[in-house]
Amino acid sequence: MVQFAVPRPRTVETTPWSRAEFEQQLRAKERFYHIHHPFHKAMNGEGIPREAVQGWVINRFYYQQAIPIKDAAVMANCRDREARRLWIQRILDHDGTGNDEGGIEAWLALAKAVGLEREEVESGMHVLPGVRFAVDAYINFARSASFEEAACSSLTELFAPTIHQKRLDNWPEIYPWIEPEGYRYFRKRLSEARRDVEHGLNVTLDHFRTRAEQEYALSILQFKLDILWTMLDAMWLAYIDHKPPFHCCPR
Ligand code: AHQ
Repeated sequence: MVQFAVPRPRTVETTPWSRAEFEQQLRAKERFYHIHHPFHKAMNGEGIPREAVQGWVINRFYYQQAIPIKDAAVMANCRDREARRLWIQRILDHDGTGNDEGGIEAWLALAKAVGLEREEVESGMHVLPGVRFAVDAYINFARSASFEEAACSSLTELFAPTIHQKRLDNWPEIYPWIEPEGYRYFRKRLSEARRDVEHGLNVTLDHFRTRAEQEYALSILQFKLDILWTMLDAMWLAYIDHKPPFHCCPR
């Protein structure tokens, strides 16, 4: 499927990587993960001001709300019933089911824990333009990508448990003012991300077989890494450098 969002690298090599080598190439992309972005390094290190934490929670809520919409688009392009039976769990994890209120509700508990009003967060009025465009690019990619391309793009979660654990380990000391109830989401994702990645990695390793396809898979993963990085670029300008005139930032 033609993807304008994702460049197709010009492949010189023709020998495909082994399954283990291909997985290693995917995992080596960790060096571009947003855990290394200055915003996250400051957030998980020396700390950032309360307003910057609140801005991050508000803007990331736009991303969290998008995940089940993205995953519904992924499923719409999936013709494999067994794969859909696994993938649907991602939607339930976020929207909730039965007694489990889900990740979106848990993120709103994080918003409350950092001193935000629910209605303000849900209004989306404070979402930064750069965050909105990056998140919308992810949804639009999933709508037009093949199931396997979209599964590959979700593999940034190979690296997610580390960042969730870092928050759980460091934030209570860095941000004693955040109510502990807010950390429920990060704990929830530790196991969910590991389960999701197991399926997404197998789909990717099984599907992209030639060297050109394997290198295209790396390009898809880089596209999603760039989405996460770009979101933080916008947040750094707004909440650390205080560079309005973002319409949603106080002048
Ligand atoms: O909370 C996150 C989440 O539910 C997901 C779904 C997954 C996807 O389908 O792309 N990616 C993802 C991520 C979540 N949290 C991010 C964070 O830093 O808290 C990390 C992000 C990811 O690694 O892609």
